[in-house]
Parts: sequence; C-alpha cells; structure tokens
Amino acid sequence: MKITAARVIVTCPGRNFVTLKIETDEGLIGLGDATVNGRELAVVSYLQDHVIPTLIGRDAHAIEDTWQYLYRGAYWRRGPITMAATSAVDVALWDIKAKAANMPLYQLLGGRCRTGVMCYGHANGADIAETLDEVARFIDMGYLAIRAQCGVPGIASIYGVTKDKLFYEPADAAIPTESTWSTPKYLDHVPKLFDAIRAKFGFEKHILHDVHHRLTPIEAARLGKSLEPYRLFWLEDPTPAENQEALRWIRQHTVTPIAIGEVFNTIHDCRTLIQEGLIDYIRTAVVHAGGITHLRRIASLADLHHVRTGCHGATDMSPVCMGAALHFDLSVPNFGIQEYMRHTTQTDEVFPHAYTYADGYLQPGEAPGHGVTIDEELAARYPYRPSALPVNRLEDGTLWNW
Ligand code: CS2
Ligand code: MG
Repeated sequence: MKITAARVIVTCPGRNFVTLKIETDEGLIGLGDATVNGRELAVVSYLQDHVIPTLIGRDAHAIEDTWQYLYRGAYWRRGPITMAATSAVDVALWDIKAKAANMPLYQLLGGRCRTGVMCYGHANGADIAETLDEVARFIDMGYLAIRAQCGVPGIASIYGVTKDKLFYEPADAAIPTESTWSTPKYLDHVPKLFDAIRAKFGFEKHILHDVHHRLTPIEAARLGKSLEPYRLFWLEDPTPAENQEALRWIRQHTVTPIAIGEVFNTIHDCRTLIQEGLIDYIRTAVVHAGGITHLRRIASLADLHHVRTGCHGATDMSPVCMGAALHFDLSVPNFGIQEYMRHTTQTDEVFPHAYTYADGYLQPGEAPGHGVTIDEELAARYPYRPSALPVNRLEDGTLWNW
C-alpha cells in the first residue's frame, strides 16, 4: 500500500488544532494529531515543507521505518515541533494499518489489558469552597479520580482555574498574557485545599494536583511532605524537569507520588527519571512524544522500573490524540491513568469519534483504526486564530515558569 497524498488541516473550533491526513492507493486514509499549543504553525510548516514531500510513494505499512526515517533521518533530532510532526505521521499510519486489518487499533497493539481506561477530570475553583463544589460535581459525573486546582489568596490568576469548568484553554491571546506568581502564598494555601477535600469527601476518590513546574526542588519536597496526610494519587510537574537529577531531592524527602512528562518529546527526556525511579507516572503523550511507536518504547522502559503511564490529555490535544491514546491505554501493561479534559461541543462536531465516557472510565470503541474522523467541511468554517500560552512572573517581576 503506497502513500499517495498527505495534507495538513488547521481548524479552530474554539481553539487551534492541527491534523495530518494521509491518503493511500488502496483508498484508506489515516489521521494524526500534530497540535502543539501556541506553536501550531511551526508544526504545519515542518510537516508541509520537510515531511510530506518525503512521504509520497512510501509504503504506508512501514511504520517503524518511517519513524526511523523521520527521527534519525532528520539529523536535527528531538524537540516539540519535530516530534509532534513525527507523531502525527506515526499515528496516521497506525490508523491506516488497523483499518487495513479491519480492527480497532488496540487489537493491533496486543489486545485489551483491562476492562476500561480510568480517567481523571479537572475540578477547579476560585477558592476552596468553589473547588469543593466542583469536586462534588465530578463525583456526581462518576469520576473515580479528580484533579483539584484552586485560586490562592493574593494571586490574581493561577494555572488551572478557569471560568469554563469542563474545558480549559490557557492560550488566551495572540501575545502572551502575563500572570503573577507567589510561591510562599501557594505553599501556604494548597495543603488547606486538600485538607478540606479529604475532610468532606474522605479517601475513596483518587485526588491529583498539578504544580505546573513552579517550585524549586526543595520547595517541591516541602509541598510533597505537607500533602502526605492527604494521600494524593500524584503531584504533577512539581519542578521543571530538564534537570532530571533534581528530582532526587524531592524523592529523598517525600512519598507523595510524582508525575512528570507532558512537555517531554522523547525517551531521552525521561530516561534518568525512570531508571532511577524518581517518578511514579510518566505523562508523555501520543501527540508530543513520537506517536504510538515511541510512546510504547517509553512505556516499556517505565515498566522495568515500576513507573506507570499517565498520558497528558488536555483540551489542547485533539480528539485524534485522545482516540489514539485510549487504544494505547487499553493495551499497555503498566497503565496508570488517562487525563480527560473534555473538548467543546464544536470540537466534538469537527472530530466525530468512537470513544465514550461512562462511570469514570473511557472506552476507545470498536471502530477500525483509532476511531476518530474529521468533518473537513465543518473544520473549514473555523479558521486559525493566533494564540499563545501565558507567561508568568514573580511578584518582583522575575520571569518564572508558567
Ligand atoms: C496541564 C495542561 O493538563 C495538564 O496537566 O499541564 O493544561 C497544560 O497547561 C496545557 O496542555 C498547555 O497547553
Ligand atoms: Mg500538567
């Protein structure tokens, strides 16, 4: 089966998505997500100018060779733009192969390892009271695992707290908006949130929290220790992890489980974290970490070191990514949990999909391939809108991690 054409579809049903569509001489098509929030057009160019011309005429079944061609053959390896483009090609080819085999993708990946994919929703509020109400709402929706984020007195706006309570779009302007951060105020407040959650709801539900890269390692160690009584499922991105060895400081001080990896794009970004057991969950995503092919490699390394998967699944990753992720989640032995930040109705209409949610679990569905399609006519009605993620500054103006 030969690749005969490939093109990029950019659409903005409430937020920008970049989708790669690959066509073959047997009439089968495959879709891959190539969305990098705030950097969408860079991936569009990389695909159109440097990848698609090399795909035409290639064997659509040669997934691994194509992956190696796009990774080793690129010379300039790794990085979010290169790897998102590689991911999109990889997922589109897995979609095609599963359709050619007339089976849902998870069957091609080794079959079902579990009854369903446990997911977590995002409860957030301007203060503790509103966050408790949102946690209650997600419990009512059947979630077994809930991430809780809340406003902090003295901080005007904070990551993860939004007016829309089901979806979250942080890329809110063409030029980055600026927010102000205070670690002392945050560290004093967060334990009160989880004390209130456990006091009200007990310990039956898994509770998660995303620090979003904002602490130094020793501050993160302090937070992890202070949250131990509340038995979090995980504390996410406690400190920027380019310096993987820094996580040793956190591990020495606390048993609160750690999840890192949503900004990683290859196994090399997390090799030390995994091999030294510095994390408990690896967050790498299908769309950003080299597609199904590379994510399986990361998961296999993680499996050797008691690390489980916890794929990133924010609103800014398209339903194509979510669909492919669920087939991966169903079949990977060391699955942990899947993030499930819902998409808007507009987005779901542009990307009809087979996956479903019920009682705290997601199912990828039984459609051949990854089960996600795109309505190109509807997609064309939503033109690209320049959007950038915010930047963050400390109260003295120092540029900090957003
Ligand atoms: C967050 C994301 O979902 C998460 O865990 O870290 O919302 C992240 O901020 C966005 O994906 C950035 O585009
Ligand atoms: Mg996160």
